[in-house]
Amino acid sequence: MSVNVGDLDAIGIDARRRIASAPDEAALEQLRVELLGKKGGLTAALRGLGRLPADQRAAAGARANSLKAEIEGLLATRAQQLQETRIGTLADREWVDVTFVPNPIRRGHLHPLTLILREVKAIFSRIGYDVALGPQVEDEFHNFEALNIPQDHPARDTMDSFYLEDGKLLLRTHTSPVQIRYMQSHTPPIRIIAPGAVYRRDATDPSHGSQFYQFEGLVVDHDIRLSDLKGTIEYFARSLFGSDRRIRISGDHFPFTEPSIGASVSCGLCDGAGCRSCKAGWLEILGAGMVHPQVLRNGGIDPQHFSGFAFGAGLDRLAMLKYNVNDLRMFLDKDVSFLRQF
Ligand code: 2NL
Repeated sequence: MSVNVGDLDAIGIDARRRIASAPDEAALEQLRVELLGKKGGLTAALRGLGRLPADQRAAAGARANSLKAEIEGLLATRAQQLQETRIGTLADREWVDVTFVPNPIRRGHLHPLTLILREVKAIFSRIGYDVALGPQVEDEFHNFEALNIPQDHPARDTMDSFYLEDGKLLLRTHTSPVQIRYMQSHTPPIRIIAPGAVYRRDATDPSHGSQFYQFEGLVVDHDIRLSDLKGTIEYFARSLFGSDRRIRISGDHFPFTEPSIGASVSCGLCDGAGCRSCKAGWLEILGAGMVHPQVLRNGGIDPQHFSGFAFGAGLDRLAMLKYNVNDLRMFLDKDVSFLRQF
């Protein structure tokens, strides 16, 4: 292959144009291999020098070498340019704002009634109570008869309870049937709480929900007395509402306890004197009493040998008192801005 000055001129023109327009460093590197590598036109020209007539060889050799040096220089300069461009745009595209504070992730939390229930369970578990659960669909024996609630008692009116279509089964109106079942399947000593949903029809107030949460407690053993019940209520109320609270016992009536009592805690703001928050100074927290002998018998326990106390409270009511919420429905509505406060 022979080389003439025209070939070298053409190689030079082509190389200058292509180096100047190489878009990035990878394309430039490919171009370098093409221009200066073994298969390139310049290499072929240099190789062909030997076959030129002696009088032309020196001049052509000098031209080819200077073109090679020029191309190497252009490649190096363009490589430098492309690198600077790359680093410059990198700083625009990949910057990090070290002052950026992301929105905090909003964590979920437990419903206030769940918080109260957990606290109640923890309080009673510390003094040895187990948790007992039972069906929400009950028969009349466990929900009523075993609890001394006779056929003609107003609580059995269909206006107050939800009966299933068969007219025999109903949604439990309290968790007492859980405790009846527990007595039937266990022997004393018994110490349980029975928390859960209960259902009542409330014809007088259409905005009122018909599902509530309550818990009841039952203790049966030898020589259980009213003073044991009073001490238990005092321990419970102080654990839930604070150690400075006093408790007050008043008379009440339930068909399943004899005697029956109501328990109140002193208002945390006025300590029983009466204020705008509590009005009368005392807040009723639960109903209770000594288990009626006939109810023990209905649970398969001999009242000659054993005695017991029982109590019951609405979880929503306790939550209202603890969190100072004045409308029970707030806990059952799905108003997130209300629920988020707990
Ligand atoms: C209240 C009052 C009460 C009971 C529930 C009970 C259960 C058995 C035997 C005797 Cl198996 N008593 N439960 C006793 C007194 C009061 O509830 O205001 N509840 C929301």
